[in-house]
Amino acid sequence: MASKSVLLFRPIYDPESASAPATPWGLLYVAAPLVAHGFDITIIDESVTPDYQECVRAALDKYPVAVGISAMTGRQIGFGLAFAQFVRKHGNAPIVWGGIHPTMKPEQTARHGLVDYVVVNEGEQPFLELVERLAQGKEPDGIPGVYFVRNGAICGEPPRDFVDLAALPPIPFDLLDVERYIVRRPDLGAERSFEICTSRGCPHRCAFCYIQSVHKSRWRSLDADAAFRQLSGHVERFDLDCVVFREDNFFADRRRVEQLAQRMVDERLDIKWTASCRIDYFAKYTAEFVDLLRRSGCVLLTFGVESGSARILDFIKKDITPDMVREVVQKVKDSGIRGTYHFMGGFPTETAGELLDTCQLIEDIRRIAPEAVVREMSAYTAYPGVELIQTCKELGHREPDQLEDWLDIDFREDPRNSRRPWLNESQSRLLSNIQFLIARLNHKNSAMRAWTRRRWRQMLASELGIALPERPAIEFAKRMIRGR
Ligand code: B12
Ligand code: SF4
Repeated sequence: MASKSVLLFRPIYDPESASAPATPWGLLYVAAPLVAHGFDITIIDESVTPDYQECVRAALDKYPVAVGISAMTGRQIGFGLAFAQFVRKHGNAPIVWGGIHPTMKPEQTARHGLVDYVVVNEGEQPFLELVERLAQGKEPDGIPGVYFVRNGAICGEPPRDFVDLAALPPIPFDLLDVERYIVRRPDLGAERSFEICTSRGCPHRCAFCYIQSVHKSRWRSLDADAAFRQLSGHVERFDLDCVVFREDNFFADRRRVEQLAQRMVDERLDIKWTASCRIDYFAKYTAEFVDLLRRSGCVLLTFGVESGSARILDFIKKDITPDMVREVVQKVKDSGIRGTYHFMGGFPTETAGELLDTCQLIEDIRRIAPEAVVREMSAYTAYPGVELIQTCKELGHREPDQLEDWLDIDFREDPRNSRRPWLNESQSRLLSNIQFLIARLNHKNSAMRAWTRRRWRQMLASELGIALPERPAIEFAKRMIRGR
């Protein structure tokens, strides 16, 4: 009888990070229909099992019908390729790649020697169909969302539709050691925090985001009843006191959130929760709605602000203004909910002055709400398939032409490197220095904090950051402070 086993692997995404791994939702969701169809699934998450060789050998001994790998753009691809090489060396199972990167670049991914099939977009239905065909020894042609190379030509067609979240089989948590993903959140006063997804997609159009290519701007969700059932089920099963709604746009339907929050209050769920919200949404919320959020346990909201320049906000189609941000920061502060604000710098066409406008907005936030969190400024990175790529290309960006070269397209790369040709040398240096300072504005060492704040204020007072020290000077100061 043909094997009914399948091995799924999530490559590590940040080997240097000391924080707990994010839950591999993509793999859990693609595993669910397979489990429902009687397949025997092994999930290996490299963040949890870095020395995976033995477990993988054991899984390969079952002659899996397929081995699945999930990948985002960046270094994760490199770890995925190393795993694929190991699989090739120790067996002959077909290797299937899925996730955001293969979705954005299906043909190029399919042409790599360590890739047999690519599943694009939501993997639940296409992966099940592919695995069933492979298990029956049938050809994989004509499955929407599955790509492969035959005689040098790409075969495949785009997926037809999105999955109905309410119709999905239960998430097979037994396949993971869930305890590894339940974390303490001292910042929220929580002992056991875990993630949940109750919606997918987003109706907005931010030009740096994957949403339009992948989700075609369509938002869909569990209704409030189903979301509450899932939420309370997780809370009870995993003994949680905090939940993170890890989704693109939890607040897209305000009415749904209102019903869900009301249920949490009525049924005394008594948990803390946090989610991402949009500035323009919060600007419109009534005091009653915000109070309901707080009473239902909302302790932290994360906002993507991205820039302090009105022109850049317009250019990236964020549909917010710097003044709206200031108002919302005050409103969030008054609500008793904590706010975290995310920023990006180094957008194509952004000037040094506009980057300093972002620093000024960060400073305003720190003044309005000293308890607000601004931890970093991410350098805009040319992830594939987003609208901004066109401008990046016009300004000299060349996308890698083979899978392994995407490793360098990673947000952790220092802006001073050459993968951002739309930034000149002084802009790259400015951005790199700003990142350095922001990350240390609230440093636990008081001398470092004082030094950073002095430099930060000097920079804000200077024109176009001219007074900003060079990185070697910063490194020197750091060593001096350490040496005290
Ligand atoms: C949680 C999350 C993270 C987690 C970990 C994510 C993970 N996958 O392991 C953390 C916090 C670590 C993270 C970090 C970053 N992230 Co992130 N993250 C997300 C987020 C919000 C949710 C991911 C998720 O769980 N989705 C839910 C599941 C169900 O969807 P999914 O993973 O896409 O899986 C489905 C399909 O892709 C497919 N599939 C997935 N894997 C596989 C495997 C196989 C074999 C098959 C067949 C199918 C398949 O089927 C699944 C079910 O339908 C997404 C946005 C989003 N909503 O997806 C961004 C997103 C993935 N992140 C993104 C980015 C840019 C980042 C950062 C660079 C952000 C930053 N500046 O800090 C970093 C670094 C990433 C890196 N390359 O190292 C981008 C990715 C762009 C890209 N081209 O890769 C996204 C799409 C957000 C965006 N707005 O653009 N992220
Ligand atoms: S609001 Fe968030 S998820 Fe929606 S398009 Fe903008 S960045 Fe993407």
